[in-house]
Amino acid sequence: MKIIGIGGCGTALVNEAIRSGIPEHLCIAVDTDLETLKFCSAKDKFQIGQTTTNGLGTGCSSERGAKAASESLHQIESIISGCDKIIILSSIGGGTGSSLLSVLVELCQRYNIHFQAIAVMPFEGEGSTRKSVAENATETLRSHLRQVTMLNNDDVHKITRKGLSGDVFRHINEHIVNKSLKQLEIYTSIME
Ligand SMILES: Nc1nc2c(ncn2[C@@H]2O[C@H](COP(=O)(O)OP(=O)(O)OP(=O)(O)O)[C@@H](O)[C@H]2O)c(=O)[nH]1
Ligand SMILES: [Mg+2]
Repeated sequence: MKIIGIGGCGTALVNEAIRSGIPEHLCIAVDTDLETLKFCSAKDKFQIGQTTTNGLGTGCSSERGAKAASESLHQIESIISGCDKIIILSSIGGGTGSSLLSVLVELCQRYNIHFQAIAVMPFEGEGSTRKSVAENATETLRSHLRQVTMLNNDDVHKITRKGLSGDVFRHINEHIVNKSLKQLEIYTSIME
């Protein structure tokens, strides 16, 4: 099994997963953004879309995210080749994660890889661009809702009731790792 974090949120969730005790050799990070990858403690880290984004992320553009994913399609295929089960962690409020998630879901189906995903929706207050990226991604994922757990930052934040300032994401991510990731069927079937 591999846990693959994609984009900024997915990469942060992988960091939290490792902090919570999940072995780092099980974790992979994939992003267009080099800076984010630098701070990820996953054993294997891959930059995609080098030509499309120049290592800078997509700036919340799903068009650029899709272009980055297609630029690096062979690399993405080789990252998951050989896996029989994967868990994908991502937000769907940015360009990289939302686009790459749908590409990975498609590849998992094509190669018969058993997968589950956690997709995190942005805070309502983050504005209409992120909201519409998230709505489009939700539409794309509609036929895979059995495998994809949809969470949203507002709901998880209400549950944690912690971190009203800078460390909001830390508390939310802790909750997602412990209450969602570690409860997934793929995870429990392998770890317990
Ligand atoms: N729970 C949680 N949500 C996050 C975190 N980081 C970002 N997000 C959410 O995810 C949304 C999209 O951000 P990213 O995941 O960084 O976007 P990305 O996939 O890297 O895409 P681009 O940076 O646009 O190329 C944000 O608007 C936040 O709502 C995190 O660490 N935890
Ligand atoms: Mg990013």
